[in-house]
Amino acid sequence: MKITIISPQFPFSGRVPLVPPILEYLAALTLRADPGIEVELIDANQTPVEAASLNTGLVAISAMTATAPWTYRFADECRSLGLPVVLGGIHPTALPDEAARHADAVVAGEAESVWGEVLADAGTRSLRKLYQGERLTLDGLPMPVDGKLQGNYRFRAFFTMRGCPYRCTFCSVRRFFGDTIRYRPVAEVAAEIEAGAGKVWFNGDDNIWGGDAKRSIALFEALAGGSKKHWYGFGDLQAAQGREGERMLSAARKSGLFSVWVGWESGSTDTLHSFKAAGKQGADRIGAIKRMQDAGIDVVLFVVLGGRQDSIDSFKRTLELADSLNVGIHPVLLTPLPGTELFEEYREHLIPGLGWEYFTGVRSVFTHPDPEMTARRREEEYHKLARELFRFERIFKRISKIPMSGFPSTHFLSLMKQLPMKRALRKAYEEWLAEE
Ligand code: B12
Ligand code: SF4
Repeated sequence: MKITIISPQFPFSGRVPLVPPILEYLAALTLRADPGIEVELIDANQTPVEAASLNTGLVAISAMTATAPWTYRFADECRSLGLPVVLGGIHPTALPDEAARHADAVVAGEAESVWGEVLADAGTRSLRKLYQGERLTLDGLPMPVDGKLQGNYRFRAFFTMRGCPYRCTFCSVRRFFGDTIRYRPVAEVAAEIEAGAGKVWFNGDDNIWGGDAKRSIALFEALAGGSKKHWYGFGDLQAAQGREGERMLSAARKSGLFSVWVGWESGSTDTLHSFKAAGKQGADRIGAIKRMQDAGIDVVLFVVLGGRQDSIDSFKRTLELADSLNVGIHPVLLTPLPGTELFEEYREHLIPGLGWEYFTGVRSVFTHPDPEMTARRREEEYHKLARELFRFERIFKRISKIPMSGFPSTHFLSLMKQLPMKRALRKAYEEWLAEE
């Protein structure tokens, strides 16, 4: 049997320089279940793909909410040509009934416990409509299959844990992976990175510090023991304030960490509490940023804007925040994603008729009580802010202020990391303007 695993087209940004992790990982799970299966991998953002040109026995697609419309259209075409389709990932898990209308089978949750069964059923043409994955321990996961994917990429991803104990109302991942952290064995992670091609890595964990500083330090020391690599990822502010904070940051920097994306979420304490996102911030979040910067690590804050409590002022304050803390900022328009607490809270305010392709974080998808904050005005303020934040002058000025403890890799790689983001936001802006 042959299987074609596809990463769908993004509604904005287009090509990104990161190898889509699910492709090489699902390929590895497939070959572990049945080494005789032929695997084809396609990133639809890099390689144009048409259903009619596929010559395969099974099409597997991974979808997040923003990519669901493309996925459903493509799946419908495949099925009309007689190709069976299996859908999985965060969106089909949140809305399995919706996904099942476009698929022969839906895998809800994690794939490991059910993927072998799905492949066997596909081989005997007896796919069930729904397979519910269990949350297993993360020992002995297969290494992603390298070398099968064509494309122009700069970064690869690695993962060391699943699950998150925090409860941010806008987040999809906690419900998906659970609220207890499951860790991969440190030696397996280190061996995987050592074996994989590529010098710059993205850590896709929800929190690179995990919930256990001692384990993080052991991981960072293991990474530092390998050949020299550079990496970046998402981390909370709480960990840097802990007793082991400084030791952990220093070990992280020595292991090649050059930049951390932090969920700052909001400058307003009320908004932070309404998102239930205060716990991960700790008592001194500015102090935590300073500690990371002093360790030679560049800090980029995710700031969520345009919520029903926010005002126009919050856009302006975000620019001031970037300048005063010398941090990069990735602004996001608050987006209630299906399967989250926020979705339930905002359901009655959603603007009718908008497809999932609007749920990207660069569109307004709900109404606002303040007449000044129309959907269009929020998007306009968003783009104004994003363009200002990603002006070359501002990027260079910020990079020039990164402490010398990070020189030269943090300076150079942080710049490299921001360029695709700048390109993506410009594309989103141009598409938005063209819609007027
Ligand atoms: C890597 C990543 C990206 C990469 C995507 C690279 C790519 N081409 O795939 C990049 C950086 C481009 C990206 C972008 C975005 N992302 Co993103 N991203 C992630 C991240 C960190 C890891 C996902 C991953 O690859 N995991 C590793 C793989 C191996 O595991 P997995 O995907 O979890 O798959 C497991 C199961 O889900 C299942 N599975 C998954 N797919 C399939 C398919 C089949 C057929 C089967 C059987 C099983 C299966 O099996 C796997 C093993 O158990 C997640 C956070 C997270 N913790 O999941 C967010 C996440 C997926 N992203 C998210 C979002 C919102 C976005 C953006 C919209 C953000 C933004 N505003 O910029 C953009 C959208 C893209 C665009 N430009 O339009 C949300 C999605 C929520 C949702 N409901 O859709 C997540 C969950 C983050 C969050 N905190 O909410 N992202
Ligand atoms: S800390 Fe991150 S992963 Fe955890 S619930 Fe909040 S946003 Fe989600």
